[in-house]
Amino acid sequence: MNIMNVDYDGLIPNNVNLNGDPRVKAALEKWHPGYLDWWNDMGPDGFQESLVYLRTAVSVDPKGWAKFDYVKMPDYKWGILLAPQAEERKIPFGAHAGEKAWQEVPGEYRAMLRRLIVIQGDTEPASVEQQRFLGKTAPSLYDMRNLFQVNVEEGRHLWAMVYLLQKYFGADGREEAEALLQRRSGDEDTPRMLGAFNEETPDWLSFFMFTFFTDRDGKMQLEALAQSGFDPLSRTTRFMLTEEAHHMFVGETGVGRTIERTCQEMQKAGIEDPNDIEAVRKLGVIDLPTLQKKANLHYSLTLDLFGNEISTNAASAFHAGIKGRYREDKLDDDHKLESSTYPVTRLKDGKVVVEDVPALSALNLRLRDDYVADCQGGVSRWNKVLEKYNIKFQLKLPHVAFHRHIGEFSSVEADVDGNIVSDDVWSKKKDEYLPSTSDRDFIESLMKTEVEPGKFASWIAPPKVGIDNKPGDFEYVKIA
Ligand code: BYC
Repeated sequence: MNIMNVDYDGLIPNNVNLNGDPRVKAALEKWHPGYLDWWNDMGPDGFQESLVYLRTAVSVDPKGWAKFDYVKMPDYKWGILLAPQAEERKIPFGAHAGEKAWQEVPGEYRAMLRRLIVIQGDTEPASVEQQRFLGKTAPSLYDMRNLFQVNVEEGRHLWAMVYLLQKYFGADGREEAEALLQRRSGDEDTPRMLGAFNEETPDWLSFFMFTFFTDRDGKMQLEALAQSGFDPLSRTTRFMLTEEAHHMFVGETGVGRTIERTCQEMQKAGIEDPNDIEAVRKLGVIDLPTLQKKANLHYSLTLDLFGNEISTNAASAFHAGIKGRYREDKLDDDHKLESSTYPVTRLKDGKVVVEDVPALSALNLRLRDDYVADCQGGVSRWNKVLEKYNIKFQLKLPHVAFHRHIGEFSSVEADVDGNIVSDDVWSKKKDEYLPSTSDRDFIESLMKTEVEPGKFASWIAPPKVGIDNKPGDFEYVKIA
């Protein structure tokens, strides 16, 4: 079978020759009904019978893998898709740098690999659970379709990790695959594994912020795993990255269109002061200070996903050749990091200081720094919209010490500029930095669904172009 083309004949579309691997095929077919039950219980609420204009992969060739068509979500072709195997690929970093990439799990790294795959896998269904009710308040059919596209692809990313567990980890892999369907976002007894994936995504601005900030953590983590010496993990994550790009597009343009609408309405009404929140809200749009608070929230929650700045887990994974740095193959150094250092922003005696530490121990932070730079690019593009309308307001990323629950700053409170503040000051100022109950109520009041083709809710501007170049009034979802 040509690795580029997807075999759609069986129950599980794939480009890994499942037919030639009856044990894994049977294991996945056994897992499939449980997955569908999970999707029906926890996937988009109320839209399972609707026809959605979705994209599916028909080949993993970067030029031609996307095919668009109407499909009911439960009939979406979830499948196992790996990027093509690079010939003679070598392990790019760590103690085994330069050796042939592993096609099987190296025994000594089995537990470490399994843990990383399970954590990655756990985030995928979690996000679908978090976004479950958003279809009902979609600001347009275009946005609704994008939400569902993101959701089915997160479902596919779960399949991607489950394939690795079933194929390479025997009985414990099967158990982990089952457990991925049992945990639930926000559940008291069986929560998802990482903090941000147990938070709510209560409204569409949160959804856009989540796909901008949190899916971008997905991108960074997948990039780091794509460097893995364990070749099947590298190939799986490389293909996932092609889908991830669309999710971040949804986030960046979603927030961008929200800003655009706010600016348009402010200009029309002649409001120059962006801090005149009451006047701006009367226009039925989201004021910029509230937008900034939402960004503060999602950014800080996402920073926690990088783990501790200084981490022996991360050092071991790098040394083992299992998880690399962002674009490891493009970096020009020894790829072993045995003698270099890296500057870490830390808390020392109650003060924020920068300290050089062994680079191997600071890999979580290094990935986070690459993430922050990537976020900054998007924020600058948002600010260009504000400049275009001549509005005197700039969005900015808060300091990394702000509102943290993991790592160096988890034991203190800091303001958005990184000043450490007392608990007392924090509780007085918190609502200036993070969405308050009344901010949330206001945003909720705007979340009225708009399902007429080509129409958009008051608070968001239409996109510049349609999906698959469809016209503005295209019926992206035929609601059943
Ligand atoms: N919440 O040594 P440390 C995505 C735990 S998003 C709870 O710093 P490490 C997506 C940690 O597990 C990308 N616990 O850990 C986006 C450890 O516990 P144990 C998901 C946390 O391993 C949107 C202990 O603290 N993929 O794809 O260096 C939609 C010590 O910490 C947290 C990955 O994350 C937390 N935030 O770093 C859909 C890649 N942070 O084991 C999808 C795989 C840390 O000692 N994961 N802990 O009990 C990893 O690479 C790493 O496990 C982490 C943590 C970066 C998450």
